[in-house]
Amino acid sequence: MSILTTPTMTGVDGPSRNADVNDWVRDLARLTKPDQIVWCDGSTREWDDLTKMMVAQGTLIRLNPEWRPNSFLARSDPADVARVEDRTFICSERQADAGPTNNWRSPFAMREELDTLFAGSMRGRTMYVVPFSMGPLGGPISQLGVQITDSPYVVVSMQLMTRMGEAALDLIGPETPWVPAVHSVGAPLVDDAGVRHEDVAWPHNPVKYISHFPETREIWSFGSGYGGNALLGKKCFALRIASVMARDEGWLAEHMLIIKITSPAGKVYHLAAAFPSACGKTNLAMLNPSIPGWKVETIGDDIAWMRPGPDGRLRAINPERGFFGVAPGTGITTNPTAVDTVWGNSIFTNVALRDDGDIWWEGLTPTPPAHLIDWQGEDWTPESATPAAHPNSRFTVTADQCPSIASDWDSPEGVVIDAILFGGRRPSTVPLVSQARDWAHGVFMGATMASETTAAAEGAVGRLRHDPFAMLPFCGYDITDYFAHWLEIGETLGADAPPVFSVNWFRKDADGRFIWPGFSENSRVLEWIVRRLDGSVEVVDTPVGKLPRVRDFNVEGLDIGYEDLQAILSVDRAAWTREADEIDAYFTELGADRIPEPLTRELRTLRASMR
Ligand code: OXD
Ligand code: MN
Repeated sequence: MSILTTPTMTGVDGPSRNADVNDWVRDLARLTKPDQIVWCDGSTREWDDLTKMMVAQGTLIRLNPEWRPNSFLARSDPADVARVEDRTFICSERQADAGPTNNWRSPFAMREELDTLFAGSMRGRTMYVVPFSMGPLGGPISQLGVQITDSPYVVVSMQLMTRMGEAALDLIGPETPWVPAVHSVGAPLVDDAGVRHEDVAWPHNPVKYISHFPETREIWSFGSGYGGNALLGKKCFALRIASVMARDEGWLAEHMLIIKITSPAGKVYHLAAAFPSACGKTNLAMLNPSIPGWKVETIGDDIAWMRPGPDGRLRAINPERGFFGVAPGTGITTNPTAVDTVWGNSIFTNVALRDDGDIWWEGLTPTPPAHLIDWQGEDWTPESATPAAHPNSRFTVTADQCPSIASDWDSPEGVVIDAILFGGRRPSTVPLVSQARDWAHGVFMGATMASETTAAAEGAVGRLRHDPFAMLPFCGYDITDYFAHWLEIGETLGADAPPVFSVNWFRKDADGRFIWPGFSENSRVLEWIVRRLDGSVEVVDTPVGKLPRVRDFNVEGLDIGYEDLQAILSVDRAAWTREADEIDAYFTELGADRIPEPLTRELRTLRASMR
């Protein structure tokens, strides 16, 4: 049962064994002035009560239970549809500690501003207290947090995305560290004059702040109810705050999926892989191999926490409990496993509604239904000029519903990582796969990850958006210190450091067509990586890494010409000369004197070998 306390309770009145938690809740209630406080227990009953309440209020639409049992559609305000990177702040005491890639505000100035914004921000609403664990409850790599929110949509989403409720609260003992995370949609129902207003389906505030205080490990989020802005366990805690904890404590908090691969011989491997947002991470996490005898199972689709284990090897957990996946492009041909995962017990946000009470989005099926209600609640037909689902529409569902979930996905000790992959979206230059010479070269591969944003003019590369380690919007401190931290972890791991690979599914030919088919055929790249781990294939040593010999690459049954394969498995010297210039310019932008020496050495070696 949820526990109800009043906004005027004293610290000892709260249900937490940790007096700081009770005091913090009481102080926030005094500041935000909710009508009541509900301590969430994470039960099915709570889910049921809140979803029923939101259906009655118009925040959720219950989907036809024949097609999609216990599932709901939410439509957000069109002005609150995605993470707001320009409103995301790292409030470290020294600006230099936020580094060149983060928005910085002084913690004192930010606290003042937030104090004003949060004052009375929950008037007329319920304040929910959401205790949660990132990672399996009580696990040695897991961390605890408490989120306060005035959004019931956030509460039910946190039920799906984290281990939330009574069990997490019980784990927070008097001395247990926990991360405070404060969230308000910033839309009080009672104004300063005491007049009560009608609620809207998706309350939010045009003023938005997603603020992180790395020194005190706190999160304060105001004004948005959407995704990573509001489900504070995900990007805010598991990446931005956790990356700072990881730096201080000698581990890694990464924007990486984790998969388990079983070879035809029955040998098991675990891989962690970083890709920038919108590069098909969920598809790789749920890959259905095209090559016979191979099995890929899912451990996580977005975040990995990795620590050197007692045996000296790197161990990883997925700190999340569920998937918050991008819906468009997830379809019965591209990712049937994800489609099966959301069979029920799911929340869909900003997708289209079918006339039969089920959902649809672009790419779910090859042919769109003849009529839909689009994500803004308007009639839609295939002739409509706008998409039926918002491009950033999402499904939220627990990982244990995924048919490809691995049996060890929630192992508290984590799984041993056998290889790390870095992938960008590069129509040119970067080969389909290559292995780093050593850890420092692997860190260089991570630090120089990028996506090409515009189509290449004849012979020229497109504009690059650098996204080091896919952490650009998620690193809670100076990214150049983060590079140094990766190098230090390599020293700790020594000979046990997993090999590092660069992958790129996105090479295009001169006509702009993708050369590599991608999706389930990416299993051929995984096969080559596994054969490298076993030492059963030779490589071609090149200045950009160890490349496959074309004859070793398994293309049986694949319609790809030798020349095309050769092109994506070789070094284009002219392109790599330009790449070295690009990297040089990027390192200068980050602060040439801040880049750790092993990485500038890698760049010098690359340049010298292209002469
Ligand atoms: C995500 C992202 O939503 O990376 O996972 O943007
Ligand atoms: Mn992500």
